[in-house]
Amino acid sequence: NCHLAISRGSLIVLEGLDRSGKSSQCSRLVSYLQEKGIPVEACRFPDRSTSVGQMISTYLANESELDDRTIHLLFSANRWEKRSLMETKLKNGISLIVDRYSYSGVAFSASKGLNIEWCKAPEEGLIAPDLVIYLEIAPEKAAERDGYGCERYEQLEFQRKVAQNYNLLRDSTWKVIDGCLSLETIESQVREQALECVSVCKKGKPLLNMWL
Ligand code: FDM
Ligand code: MG
Repeated sequence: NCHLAISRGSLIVLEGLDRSGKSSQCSRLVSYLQEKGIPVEACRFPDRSTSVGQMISTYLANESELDDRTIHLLFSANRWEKRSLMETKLKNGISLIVDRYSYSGVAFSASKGLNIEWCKAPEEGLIAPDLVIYLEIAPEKAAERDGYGCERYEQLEFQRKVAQNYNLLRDSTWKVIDGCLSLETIESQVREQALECVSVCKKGKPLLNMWL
């Protein structure tokens, strides 16, 4: 019989402190892959377009108060509500470039003193990324960048704790890039990692679930 298997897309996540440059690198990477003819879409968490996302956005703007565990679970729910759509896209050959994912979920909430294993538990069963690009920047450097300090978590002391918690989460899917390099240098390193990842997934690397 004539069975044409579509090779799956890659789940590529960018992580880092606030103002580490993730969002710019995500959009540059998406354009680059598009130019190369690779089917790709951008997404980000929190996804503020859903009703859960709006609750999160209001909280981040300091316009509402929520218990630490409650907001943690909302961030997680915001990924769960996208899970099946993400799986469908990946299985249809579309790569996803994601600005923040479960690592943000755990690193930020654990910085408030919540137990790290408790924080990881609701992420279990989400799709595991094929590649996590971590843009490493000293919290002090990030704090000097434009636009810092607008939202709830953009405070130096807090970001120092987040950086420590990110360190505890590093695993074999992580590639760490120095976030203080020029935009262009970072961009080319991101491209190289992403292309490698896309080709490995195309060759049939299985899609797995969190937590790895
Ligand atoms: N954040 C983001 C969390 O605390 N948990 C999460 O699960 C996610 C995805 O939300 F300070 C925090 C990280 C950041 C804030 O994110 C808003 P963006 O990327 O700046 O919109
Ligand atoms: Mg931010």
